[in-house]
Amino acid sequence: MDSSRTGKVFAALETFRIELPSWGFANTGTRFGKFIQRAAATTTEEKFSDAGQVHLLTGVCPTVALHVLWDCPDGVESTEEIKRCATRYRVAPGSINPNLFQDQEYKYGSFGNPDEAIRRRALRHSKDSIEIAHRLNSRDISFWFADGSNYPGSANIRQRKQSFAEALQQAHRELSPDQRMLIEYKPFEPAFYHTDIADWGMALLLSRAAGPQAKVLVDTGHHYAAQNIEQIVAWLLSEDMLGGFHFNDRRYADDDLTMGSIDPYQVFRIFQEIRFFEWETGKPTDIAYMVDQSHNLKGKIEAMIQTVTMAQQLFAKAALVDAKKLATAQKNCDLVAAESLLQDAFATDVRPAIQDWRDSKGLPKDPMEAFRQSGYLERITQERAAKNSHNVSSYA
Ligand code: RM4
Ligand code: MN
Ligand code: MN
Repeated sequence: MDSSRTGKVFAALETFRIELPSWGFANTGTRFGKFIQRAAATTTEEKFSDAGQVHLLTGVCPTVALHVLWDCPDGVESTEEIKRCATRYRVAPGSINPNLFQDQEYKYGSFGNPDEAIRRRALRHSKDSIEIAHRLNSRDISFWFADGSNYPGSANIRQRKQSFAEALQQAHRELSPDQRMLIEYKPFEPAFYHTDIADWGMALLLSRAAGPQAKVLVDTGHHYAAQNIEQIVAWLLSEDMLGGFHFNDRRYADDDLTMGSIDPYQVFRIFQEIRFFEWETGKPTDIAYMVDQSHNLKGKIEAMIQTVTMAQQLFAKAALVDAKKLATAQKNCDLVAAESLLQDAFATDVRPAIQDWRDSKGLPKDPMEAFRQSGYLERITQERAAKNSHNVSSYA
């Protein structure tokens, strides 16, 4: 690779950061069962320790997303303990994810529930989550709702939409000026007939209704097969409504597989749209890149390192697309030239340049190898094996 292209890769990596999910280090499974890993994190402290390890070796994961129910069992009172973990393991709290789907009360929904008392309870939890974010200096409160219904005719779809708009508006009022509310969509699961926020259009309308600090979050696994995700990204960018991503890959549904494991070109095309927008408008984007994955079978930390490495590669490849040439080819309807610009960038082996960048930062050239040599996995396996021998029963 010539020096100008190496320079592009270096510049891209300089700004690229990706947030790790605390729940990605814990035992997870499917509705059919959970295979316990002896090294999986069993406490919030252990999740911070593991996330800290990934950051230590990659240098690009300074924050960890927290799920309130799983990581802040004492609500706002948990924040002191979290701050201690953050200092100790050198990774800061990132987005705060309210949990509005696991308590028994939410059987028929949270903000969409026909029972006003339950809607109020959901709002209280949202306000607590915003307070937790305040105390932890976290900017983003990231909402995902399981709300929906399983049978035609069983829910008042319009009324639920209205309840959502009102509750989100009220939650939005609690935000401080530097905070953001991210609203995630998902077409189905756990609801199998209708989901209250099923797609990006619904998330966009509700974000607009909530207030100016609300933006849409795109979880790459939350689309029907064959949906053109980069077009959604382009539209949200042009509306200034793209707040963040939950990255994961999928083959069938919300599979939460490792990013880029099934379709790396898809993620490349997303990054390419973002970079093209920045080039064309001259405006840097402000997008939270986050991982939302559950590695049920792979070793948690190795899978996370693999994810981060893949994310860097795909971002770096997108940085190699010559935006000016692309704009010209598009204008001239030179289809093959335009498409080739993407294909050639995607086909470029950026790994040596990424290794050189890591070296220039004093980071291990090969974080996976460094992890395997570090002895960390052996140590935590020993420390945690007994705790993991009894079945842990949360989702994450
Ligand atoms: C959902 C969604 C949320 C995540 C939960 C655990 O499918 O992706 O972002 O927090 O799973
Ligand atoms: Mn998600
Ligand atoms: Mn999901």
